Amino acid sequence: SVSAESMAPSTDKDYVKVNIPKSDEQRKRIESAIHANFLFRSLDEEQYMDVVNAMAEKRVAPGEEVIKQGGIGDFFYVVETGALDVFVSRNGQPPVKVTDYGPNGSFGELALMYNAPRAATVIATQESVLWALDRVTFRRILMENTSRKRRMYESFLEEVPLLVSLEPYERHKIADALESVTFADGEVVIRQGDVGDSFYIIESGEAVVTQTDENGVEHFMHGMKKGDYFGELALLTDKPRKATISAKGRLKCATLGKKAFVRLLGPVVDIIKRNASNYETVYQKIELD
Ligand code: 1OR
Repeated sequence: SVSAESMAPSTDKDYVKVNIPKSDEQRKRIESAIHANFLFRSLDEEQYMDVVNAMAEKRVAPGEEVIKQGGIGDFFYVVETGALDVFVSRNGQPPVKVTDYGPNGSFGELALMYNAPRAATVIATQESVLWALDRVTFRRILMENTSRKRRMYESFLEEVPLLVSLEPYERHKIADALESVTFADGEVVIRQGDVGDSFYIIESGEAVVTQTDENGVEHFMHGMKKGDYFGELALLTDKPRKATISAKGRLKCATLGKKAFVRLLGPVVDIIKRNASNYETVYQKIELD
């Protein structure tokens, strides 16, 4: 439902802002559902309000199909509570489960972004509460940033050796969650002994790894270049940072927070662990499960 008083003057296009009336309690629930979702992170106050106003609550029962592969894209969904499975059928083969979503997850953006048929079927496996955002609002507010980030990181992520085995769509989801940070020559990115909360992939420039021994003597361990990653150990082991990483010249890194690291790099965690066991030849013993 679109209320007449929600007509807002617009400089770029003639559109009517969607405003679905909702209680304060519903607004609070939307806020907590989208708070942890990076697609919403860079919205300004007005965009944020527009999104919250436009969202519609949708309750689904176990077994209910929210999206059907091949269908027309109408809504983008954010999960407040519950669980859903995603199935893809390729070349007329029976559908195969490819992933699932839980609280704070989101789906249904592809058909809206590319004016394409739905790429997958999404079915609730539990009673779920979803927030649906209409196509026009999604495109007006969320699409630009999302597609800009996916484009920006696409070719870079394709060249990161760690990520070559992933589906293109899995790299897109990583792109959504990445944030770039730059460091000046000599600046410390990670300090040995600190608590770790981020993972880094080098976008450009070089970094050096040093380790300080028990006598306080700092040793150069090795150098890193574009496509190399670091910071995974503390996230895997919950132990303090094992080494110090500093910029050698200007360094640009793409970073992921711990939660996104665990969720999005799950499919390559075995590779990460295998690679990490190579450290043991030069570093102190690393305990991985
Ligand atoms: P949509 O608008 O096409 C279905 O509607 C949604 O399922 C889709 O947007 C995505 O949000 C979501 N490939 C395509 N879509 C996927 C995939 C996926 N996973 C979730 N969706 N793959 C799974 C990657 C782990 C690739 C399978 C080949």
